[in-house]
Amino acid sequence: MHAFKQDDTPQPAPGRRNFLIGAPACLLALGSLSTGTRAAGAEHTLPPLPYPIDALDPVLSANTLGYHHGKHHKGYVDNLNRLLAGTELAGHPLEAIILRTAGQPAQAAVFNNAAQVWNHNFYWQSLRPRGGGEPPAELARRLDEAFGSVAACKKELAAAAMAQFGSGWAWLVADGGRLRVVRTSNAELPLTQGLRPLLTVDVWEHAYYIDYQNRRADYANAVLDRLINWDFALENLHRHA
Ligand code: MN3
Repeated sequence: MHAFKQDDTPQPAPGRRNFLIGAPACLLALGSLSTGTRAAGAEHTLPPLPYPIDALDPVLSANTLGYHHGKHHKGYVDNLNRLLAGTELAGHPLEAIILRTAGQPAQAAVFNNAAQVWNHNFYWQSLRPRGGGEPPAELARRLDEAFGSVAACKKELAAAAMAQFGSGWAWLVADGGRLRVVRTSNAELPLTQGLRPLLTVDVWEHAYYIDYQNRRADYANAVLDRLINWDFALENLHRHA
């Protein structure tokens, strides 16, 4: 139970994971979760998973989601709130904090934790139970134009997941009107490069080590074949059009 714990997030008490079970049905509405996490009290909050904690099993186990969401993701939220307390960035929306701190070495801790909160909010929505399969026709057409086929897009996403040395993310993005696959290191994200994310695959070891150990390719292919949420990608394409 140690190999995957590589980002040194704080470890809350075990009971804290219980609230994940039985997320309200309203949260199942795809795309209804904001990628900003500012609560009324100005602190950033951990959004519940948009599906029950065991809903991605057996591709991703409840154990993986319990650690990944309840400890890693929560750890970034808690770190961010602690770092922002009493600063002039406190109370600002998440994306604004990310864009204000990107590329500034003195703000690296704030950027890393804010970006990881955003990335994980986006990752959970990029997956869904019984996902994968054929994208909606409009997205399939766009993927055909950009990559030649849906299969070629998935192959490029899997290759990006494998090519990322160490921790990071593989993304489908809109670059202006063109769809592309990009990868980022650690907490980096396409927003800071003017690219609009459509979906992402987390390739930090904590995303897959419990279920796949060192087999990152098996994890990436299983996610792309069986969990990826093409509807969410299309919603994002429309949102940013
Ligand atoms: Mn992660």
